[in-house]
Amino acid sequence: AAANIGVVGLAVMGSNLARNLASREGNTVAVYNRSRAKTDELVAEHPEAGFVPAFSYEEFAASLQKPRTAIIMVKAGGPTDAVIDSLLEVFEPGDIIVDGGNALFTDTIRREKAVRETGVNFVGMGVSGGEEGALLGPSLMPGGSDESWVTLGPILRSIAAIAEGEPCVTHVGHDGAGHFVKMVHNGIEYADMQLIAEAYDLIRRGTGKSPAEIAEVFAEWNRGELESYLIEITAEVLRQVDAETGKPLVDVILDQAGAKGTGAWTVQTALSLGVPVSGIAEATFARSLSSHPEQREISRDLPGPDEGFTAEDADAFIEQVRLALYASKIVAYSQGFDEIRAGAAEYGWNIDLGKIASIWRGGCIIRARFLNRITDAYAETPDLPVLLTAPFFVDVFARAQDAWREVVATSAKVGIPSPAFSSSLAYYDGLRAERLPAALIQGQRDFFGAHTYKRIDKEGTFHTLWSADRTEVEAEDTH
Ligand code: NBP
Repeated sequence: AAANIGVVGLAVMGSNLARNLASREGNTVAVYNRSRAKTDELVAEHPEAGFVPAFSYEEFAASLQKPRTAIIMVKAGGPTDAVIDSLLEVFEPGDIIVDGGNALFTDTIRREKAVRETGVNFVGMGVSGGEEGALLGPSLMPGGSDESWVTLGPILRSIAAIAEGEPCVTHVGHDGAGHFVKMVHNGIEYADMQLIAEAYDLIRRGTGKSPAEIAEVFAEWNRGELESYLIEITAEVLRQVDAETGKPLVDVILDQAGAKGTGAWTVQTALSLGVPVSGIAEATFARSLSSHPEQREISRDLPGPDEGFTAEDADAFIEQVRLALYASKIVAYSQGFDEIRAGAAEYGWNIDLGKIASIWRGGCIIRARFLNRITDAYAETPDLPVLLTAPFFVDVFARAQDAWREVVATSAKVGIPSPAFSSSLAYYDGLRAERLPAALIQGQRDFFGAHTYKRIDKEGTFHTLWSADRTEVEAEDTH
């Protein structure tokens, strides 16, 4: 057996990850793909990698040193199960199967349990950074057992992105923890992208600047506190001119956003955990709204404000939008970390939240300068109940909130949709509120369903006899 690690699935992600592995000192990489052509092509195109090609699962297993370690990079869902089943036929107790696909974390929990019973170790690992990340250094979020981490840790550290000298990988937690964190990462990515899109839309419609001019605005923002990969590529996309029409590319791209489902998973999971990830939800729904042309077509003539919108002072407006974007972005990340905290509590994972922020600083799509501030916040207060209350963020809100409110108010007044800006602000004000109208909701629930309520002034659970004499009685707690 010549190889110390193997990759199954040699499409874009798998082939790049295999090349990344092969480029590191000491690694010999076995490669296998269901259809032979991809394997042949990879091996032929990259002789320097010294791949050990296999054309059956038996050959693949035979080419790996024990304990065998294999990373699966195939389509999530059924294909992943099929590959695991095949590997289990040729692997032995102590071997390690890593699933680097975008699996739903509950599938990972199920698979880990089933595979563990055979004595083989199973690690669900989130991989972020797209094909370039896979090749040059991704952000890696492995779950699985402590025992697997002992073997995998050094290999993963050697291929991960490096941020400020640290590899962007950590053992996130057991079984599905890695895929859970990757899921939330993608949810935050949805929110971040939507916020940037709203900022662009407001600036374009409020100042009349061209996409190329707005590209310069984003490039400028990328030199400051908003510095991030998504802001950087936004400038690139806005600058791009369509070769066919000579128009800005963004003006010829159909305005219907696609989605592969990880945003929806993040929101569905948050709903069942009772975590308000409203920014991520709005971002996901905004993509859905965009993708219903028939609904948009029939709605085009709905009444709206009479007048168009031109900001009086373009530069001042752009600065307000920048601050609104920053504040809303902090909300989105805070909500995402809240979901990770709740998931960890629900599934019994010991997740170091500050460490998660630090492994997202390199390789992944949401890499950003301000992730350091999240790491700092959790270093100072590991059990911080709401991330956005950390002193650094409070300072940002102190300087951004007026602008944030202005931008949200303006967008409502002039009829430019800003669902993520608006819902983030509503969440922020909801957290701040001394009293919420939830008291009225409890009253309504008690009225129609005898759901009972608690009082602010004494212990116990109460019910008002709404359909009798409306006196209050003590009641069983039924929530
Ligand atoms: P795809 O998601 O397009 O999957 C194609 C691969 O799956 C091919 O190697 C294909 O083999 C293999 N496969 C299928 Br389909 N069914 C199979 C089966 N029943 N048995 C064995 N192999 C099977 O590839 P990708 O875009 O490289 O992504 C790989 C994984 O990485 C996915 O889970 C994806 O969600 C995840 N991911 C992707 C990105 C990204 O930016 N693209 C980022 C992070 C994670 P074949 O060649 O024989 O058809």
